[in-house]
Amino acid sequence: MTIILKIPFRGLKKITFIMGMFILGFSCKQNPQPFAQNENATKVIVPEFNADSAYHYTAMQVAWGPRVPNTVAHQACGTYLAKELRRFGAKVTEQEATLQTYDKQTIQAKNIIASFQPENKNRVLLCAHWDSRPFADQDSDSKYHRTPIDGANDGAGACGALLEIARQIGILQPAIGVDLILFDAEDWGTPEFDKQNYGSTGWCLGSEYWAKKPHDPNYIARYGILLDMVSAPNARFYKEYISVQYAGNIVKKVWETAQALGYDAFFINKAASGIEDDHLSIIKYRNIPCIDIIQYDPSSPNGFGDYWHTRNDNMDHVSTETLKAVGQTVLHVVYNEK
Ligand code: AHN
Ligand code: ZN
Repeated sequence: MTIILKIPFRGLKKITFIMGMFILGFSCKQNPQPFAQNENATKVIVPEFNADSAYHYTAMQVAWGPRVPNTVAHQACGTYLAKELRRFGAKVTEQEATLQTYDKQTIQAKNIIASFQPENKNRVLLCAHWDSRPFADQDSDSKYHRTPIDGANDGAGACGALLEIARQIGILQPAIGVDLILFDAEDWGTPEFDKQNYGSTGWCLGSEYWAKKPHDPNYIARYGILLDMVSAPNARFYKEYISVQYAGNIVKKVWETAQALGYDAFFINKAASGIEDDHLSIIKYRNIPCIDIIQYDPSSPNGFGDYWHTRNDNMDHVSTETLKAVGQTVLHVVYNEK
């Protein structure tokens, strides 16, 4: 280009420019440049994630009351979620499981699996937990410690985002098949007030069950993305340790996508410690690399923010901005798969 600028005649400038384009074009053909790939990538149509819609699906779940296994609200909400996913055109499997809590109580749980393009061999897995915690054991007032929580952020928000993603997939299919799994019984981990050692923590029972006994015995996906607590105002997502260890390339892809879309205020380029969450069994028993997009607040003592496992995890603190940042990022990643 500097050569072109030095030539005083307009006509010659034009010819040199055209020749330059020809040489550039020619060299592109022989050896594809990142430029050409980027141009292709921008041609993929990615739907607009509607955060109001995700908010609505979040509110609908919370309206049933706490979705604690063995309760009427849990049963009703499970029926609602499966029905919505069928309405969006997914093939839905309701995987029933009888599980044992940390203290050996028996619970009836249900993993809800929604598959789009079930015949497609190229798949990605998106997941979240749909149950809510039976204990507000982080509440400042101990009289609430045995009260079940609304779980607006811890549970409903992530499922709300996945329902909106499912609705979008129902309208316009991406190139790959997508499975959404709403895991049950994630949040029945040993409460903080119970100091007994039970030998197991009791978290993530539904995902462990599915990972050991998937709905399709040959189930495989390129990778998984777990959403957990993705709707709090001003949420920050750090690179969780287990995700980085077992699915570092997916973490990179998701965080770069978020930053390219302008969501760098949410997706922070920093590492955070590992969290026992639903992605762990997927990695361990299914050998599918899986990341966890999970809120992390380095300034809060428990790491998960003020509302976590308290009576305040309710609809007053659900943010459409946060839902949008996460939902749009995930849609971009999914629709750019070939
Ligand atoms: C632990 O606290 C060990 N895991 C948190 C998993 C979790 C609970 N996610 C939401 N609620
Ligand atoms: Zn929880």
